[in-house]
Amino acid sequence: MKRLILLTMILLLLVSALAGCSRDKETPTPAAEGNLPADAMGIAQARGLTPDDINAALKTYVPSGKWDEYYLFTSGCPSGNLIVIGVPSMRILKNVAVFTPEAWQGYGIGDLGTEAVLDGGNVDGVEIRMGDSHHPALSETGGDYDGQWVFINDKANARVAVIDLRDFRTKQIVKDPNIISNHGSTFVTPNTEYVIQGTQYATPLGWEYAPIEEYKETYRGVITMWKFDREQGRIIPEESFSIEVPPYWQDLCDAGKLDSDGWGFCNSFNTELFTGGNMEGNPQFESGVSQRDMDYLHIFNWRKAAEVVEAGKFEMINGMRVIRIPTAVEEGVLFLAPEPKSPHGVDITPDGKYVVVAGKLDPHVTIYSFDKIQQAIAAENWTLDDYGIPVLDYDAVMLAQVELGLGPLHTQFDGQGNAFTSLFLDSAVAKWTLGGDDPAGYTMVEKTPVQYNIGHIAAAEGDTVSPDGQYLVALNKWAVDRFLPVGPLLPQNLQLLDIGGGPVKVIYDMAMGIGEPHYAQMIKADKIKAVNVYPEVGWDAIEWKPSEFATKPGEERIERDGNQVTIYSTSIRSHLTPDRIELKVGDHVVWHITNIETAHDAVHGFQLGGQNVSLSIEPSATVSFEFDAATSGTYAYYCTEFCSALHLEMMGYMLVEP
Ligand code: K7E
Ligand code: CUA
Repeated sequence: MKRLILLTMILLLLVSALAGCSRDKETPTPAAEGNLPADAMGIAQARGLTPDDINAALKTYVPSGKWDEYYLFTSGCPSGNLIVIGVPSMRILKNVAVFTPEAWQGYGIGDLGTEAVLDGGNVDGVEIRMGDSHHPALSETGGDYDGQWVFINDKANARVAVIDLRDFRTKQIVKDPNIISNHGSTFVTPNTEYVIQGTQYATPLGWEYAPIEEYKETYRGVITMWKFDREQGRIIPEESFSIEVPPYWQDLCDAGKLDSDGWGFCNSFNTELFTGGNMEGNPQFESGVSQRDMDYLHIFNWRKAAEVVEAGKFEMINGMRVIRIPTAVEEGVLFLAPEPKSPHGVDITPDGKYVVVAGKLDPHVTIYSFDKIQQAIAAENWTLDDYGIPVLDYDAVMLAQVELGLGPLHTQFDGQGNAFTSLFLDSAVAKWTLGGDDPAGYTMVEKTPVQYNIGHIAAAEGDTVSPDGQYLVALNKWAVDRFLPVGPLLPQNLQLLDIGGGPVKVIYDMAMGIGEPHYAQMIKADKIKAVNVYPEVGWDAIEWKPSEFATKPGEERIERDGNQVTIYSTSIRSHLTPDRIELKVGDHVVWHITNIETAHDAVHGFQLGGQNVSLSIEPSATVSFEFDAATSGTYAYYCTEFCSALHLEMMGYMLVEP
C-alpha cells in the first residue's frame, strides 16, 4: 500500500511537471543521449517523455524476475511458426517451430521424432518444409480457453498443426487430402470437439487437374471438421469429415458458442467465380473478385453434419468423408446469407447471439442475429444459389450496421459490451458498442490510430465467452519509420493498446522481426501449466511416454550388427557418453541421446558437423537421429547450450575410417 502511494505521488509529480512539455511527434527521438540522470523526473525530461509516455511505460514495465499477465500466441506466416509473447511487456518468450525446421529447438534437423511430425504434412510424397501459418486457436472448454493445446493452420498447403502447451512443442501435422489452400482455420468448437478448417482458393477436390473453364462445374471448396481427441492429444482424420461448398473462395470462419453452439460461420469473397486471365485480356483478380456488392456468409450446422456423416450419408474422397452439396442442402446443414462487400473477418459475439462481418470495401460492419437466422431458416425465407443452396433473405437476417471507417477487417470483444474492429485503410482500431437486439444500440465510440496498416487484433481472451478487456494487440503490417533501420525488409509492428477503460491508447511498440503475424490469441497466464522437466528420465516428448530408447547412466553402449550401428548415449553437465565413436564408411548409424538431467533449464543442445544434425535435448528427454557415414573423416560433435563452466569440454570425436 505504501509503495502504491509513493508510486502515485511520483506519477503525479511527473505528470504535473511535464504537462506543458511537448515534443515533435514526427521526429523519432533517440532512446537516450549520453548518461541519463539518476532520478525519474530527470530521465523523463532528458528523454522528452510526455505524461502519456510515462503512463505507458509504467503500464507495460514488468520488472526483472516478475512474470507477465498474459501469453500472446501469434502466427509467423511464411516463417511457418508460432510466436509466444508475454503481455504487457511484449517480450518474446518462444518461437515455436511448426511447419518449418528450426535448429535451436532441434525441430526437423535430424531429430527423428520431429521429422516424423513434419512428414505427417507431406503433400503427395513431396517433403514439405515450409508453411504459411495464419490463425492460432487455443483449445476451449465451455467456450473459454483452457490452456491445453493450440492449433494453427498452414494456408499454403491446407494443413493443421497441433501444439502441446505442456511443453510448447508441435506434436502433429495433418494434411487435408482434398484441398491445397486453407484460410478459414483454425477455429475450435466450444469444447474443442472439432478444429474447423475452410478452403481458400478452390480447386477440383484433391487438386487434380481440370481445365479452368470447368471452374463452376468442377472446382470446389470444403469446410473440414477435424475431430480432436484430447486424451490422445491428436486430430483423428478417420473421425473427421468435410462439407463440400461452392468455389466461392471461403475466407475466415468462426464457431458459434452458447446460443449458437453447434453452428459455424465462414464468409467468402469470390461468388463472382472469377478465374483470372490478366494476360488473356481479363481483369486482374483484385477487380474480378470484387464486382458484386454482396458475397455469401456460409452458415453451417456442424452438429447436424456430424449426424449426417454417422448416418452414412457421405462420399469417401481421398480417404476423407465428404458431405456433398445436395446432401448438405437436403439435410439442412448448409445455408448462405448475403454479406457486403469483399468480406474478410467473421466474429461471433461473446454471448453467441450475433455474427459480425467486416467487408474490406464497405465502411460498415454488418451484424447478423442468430435468432433471425434461425427464424429465416424455419420460415424457408430464402432463394437458391446456382448450386441449389438456400440464400437467406438479407433483410430478414441482418440486424444492424455500424459505419466504422475504411477497410474493416477483424473484430474482438472486451466483455464490457464493446467491440473493437481493425481498419486496414484507416490504420486504426475502432471501438464500438454492441446493442443486443436493438439496432440503435450499435454505435461508434472512438477510433485510435495505429502504425500502420493493421491486420488482425487480439484482445485479452477477446474471442471467448468471457473476454477480459484490459489489453488489445494490433498486428500491424507496416512499421515504416517506427524502428531503427534494418534494410529493406522491415519488422512488423505489434502495438499494445490499453482498452481497460478511458480513452483507448497505444502503450507499446514491439518490433516483430521473425515473421509476419496474422492472427493472435491472448490467454491469462495462469491457465497454462507448462512442465519444467519431462515426467521421467528417458521421455519421448512427441508421444508423451517413456522412450523405448531411454538410456540410463552406466548403460551407454555402441551396438554393431554388420554395418548397422546403434548408439545409446547420455548427456549430463558436462559430458556426453560415449565421447568417442568409431565408424567405418558405409555404416548406417542410429543414435539415441538421453538427457539424464532433471534440473530446471538444464538443456543440452547437440550438433554434429557435416551431417546436418541439430538437436535440443531437454531435461529428461530422449532424442534420436540417424545418418549414413558416407565419407571418411574425423568429426566433432558437441553440446550447443552453454550449460556449465565446462560446457566447451562437452564434446566427442566421431571417426569414420575409410
Ligand atoms: Cu486478415 Cu490470413 Cu486472418 Cu491476415 S488474414 S490480416
Ligand atoms: Cu551441455 Cu553445454
